[in-house]
Amino acid sequence: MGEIPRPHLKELIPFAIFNERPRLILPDLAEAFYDFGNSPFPMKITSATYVKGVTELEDTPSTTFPEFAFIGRSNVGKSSLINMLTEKKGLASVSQKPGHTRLINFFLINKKWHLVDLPGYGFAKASKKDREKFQAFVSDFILNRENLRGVFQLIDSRHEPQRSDLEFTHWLIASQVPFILLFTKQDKAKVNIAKQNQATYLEAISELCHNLPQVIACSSKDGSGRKEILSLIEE
Ligand SMILES: Nc1nc2c(ncn2[C@@H]2O[C@H](COP(=O)(O)OP(=O)(O)OP(=O)(O)O)[C@@H](O)[C@H]2O)c(=O)[nH]1
Ligand SMILES: [Mg+2]
Repeated sequence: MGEIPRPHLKELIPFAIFNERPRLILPDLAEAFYDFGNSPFPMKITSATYVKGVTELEDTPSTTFPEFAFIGRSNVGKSSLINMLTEKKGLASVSQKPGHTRLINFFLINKKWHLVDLPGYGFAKASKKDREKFQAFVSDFILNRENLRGVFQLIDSRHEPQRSDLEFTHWLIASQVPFILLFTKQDKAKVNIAKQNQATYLEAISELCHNLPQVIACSSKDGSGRKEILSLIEE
């Protein structure tokens, strides 16, 4: 897929741009997500610590730990999910006010890999300048960060496909970034509606790629999806 340019996040709106692109084959996740060894999984998390929060790429940790990034619309439940995965309630701060997390936060897991909490996209209240800064940062990070193995995009299972979510997935596909979709807040959603929303979402994506991305339904309240997510990040 080397001949297909990896577009900058900012260049990808509106949808028409995607529709003119060829349907792509998504990268093989098993190859993309890092294999740490042969121990049985799902991974057991024995330690999880906050490393730092940064706003500039040059401040990101210079370590070579493999990294997995979590991203989604503001309020989708990123911080809650990080706490759920690590079984540490106060590790990532859970916000009442949408758009709370404005830093790229790095967490060190098992002293072996970084979990990266990217700022929420689509926050309505952010200024244009803030949004552009966020897009440039996230774009640079996802496209150029050598340590990055894959991206988990979080989508609220209670809602019909939202434009900002779809645009971001489209961008991941067009950029050939390995990613998984996590449909969050399953405990809050009606089962049928969550299923329908997920199906509609995948239908919308199928115009762009030959194979569909892997999907995991999860809830930070009841811990569902935890095993599946940690199985992807093998240890
Ligand atoms: N019922 C339920 N509520 C959840 C779940 N995940 C998150 N929430 C709630 O949703 C709100 C937002 O959660 P956060 O984890 O702060 O979301 P975030 O994506 O980190 O938000 P920003 O940092 O602002 O972008 C909080 O009130 C959480 O308690 C879930 O799985 N189930
Ligand atoms: Mg957060």
